[in-house]
Amino acid sequence: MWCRATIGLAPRVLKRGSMKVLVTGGAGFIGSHIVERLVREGHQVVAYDNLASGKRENLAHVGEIKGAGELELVVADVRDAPQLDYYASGCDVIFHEAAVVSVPYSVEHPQETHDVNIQGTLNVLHSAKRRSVKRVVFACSAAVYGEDPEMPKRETMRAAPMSPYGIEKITGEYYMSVWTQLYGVETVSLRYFNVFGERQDPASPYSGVISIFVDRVLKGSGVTIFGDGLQYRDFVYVGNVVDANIRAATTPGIGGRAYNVGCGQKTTLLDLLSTIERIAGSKVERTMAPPRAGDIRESIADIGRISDELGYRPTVGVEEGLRRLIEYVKGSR
Ligand code: UD2
Repeated sequence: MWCRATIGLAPRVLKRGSMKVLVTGGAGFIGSHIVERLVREGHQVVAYDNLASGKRENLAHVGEIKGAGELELVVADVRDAPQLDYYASGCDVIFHEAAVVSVPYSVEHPQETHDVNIQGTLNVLHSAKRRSVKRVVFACSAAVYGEDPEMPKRETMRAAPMSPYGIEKITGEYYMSVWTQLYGVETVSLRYFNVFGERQDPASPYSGVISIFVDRVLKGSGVTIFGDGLQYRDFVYVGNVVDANIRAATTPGIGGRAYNVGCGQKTTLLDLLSTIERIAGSKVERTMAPPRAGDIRESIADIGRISDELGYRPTVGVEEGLRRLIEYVKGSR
């Protein structure tokens, strides 16, 4: 896969293990998976993370990978432009994963999420231009689509965000494509649908629903369902998202493009909970609560564009991803 994917980049980054890469949010849930993959492939990686939600433990195992590349963890914030600029120097690619990722948190703290999610993204782009970084891959979100009832979501649809978070992500995406047009920085935005997998932290009420449900089912404590539970999402296992990122970083001729990253499969919250209960072999009590402010009701991706242009396939389906996650959580208790 790696060899196929690298053909588009300039000669000095063609060789396996020769890239210098910055991953913002590199100690976070998705960022740490990208870091792991890059280090396995022998690259020189800087994980740049303020550890607000990321954790050193998320990268602890990476140092033990045999015959791997190098990893440096830098504890710093994307709002710290000079620091970011220093670490962007000499990089071939930046994966920009650092963000405050919660929709309800953005509803409650819009100024803070604006600073991190918009100003932080602008800082990344500014450094990418200044330091001649070849490509920036941006973690965008399905939250940009909002409540338009048309399904599945296609990249050509008009953005209609319903939360500060959605506004921040579409703004970041606009900045990305404009940086390609104006300054020739090759940018690619990936509109993540609902990503789940190992190392997603269930501890906060703002955590992704799968991490919370798996945690509660394995502990035997109850879950809260906001709304009627019939809202659906396109849950996508993190390994597929890493694959999309590598393809986005290395496929030629896609500067300024945006792609959905999902499975193209819809799962209601009630079905999700039943599947987790079935795999885990235990049931939990459910409390129904009103829908959360800013929540979209339905979300499913059309993955035609990313399949056609990047050769992406969600090879790990939702049920297989849930099995892996449940095994992992059981094993780490
Ligand atoms: C997720 C991502 C967000 C964005 C978006 C794209 C996280 C934390 N958020 O937002 O960054 O990319 O997807 O669509 O990954 N729910 C419950 N009970 C709980 C927790 C959640 O019923 O204990 C509901 C929640 O009200 C919502 C659904 O589950 O209807 C999904 O919530 P989420 O926070 O996992 O994800 P979402 O779609 O808000």
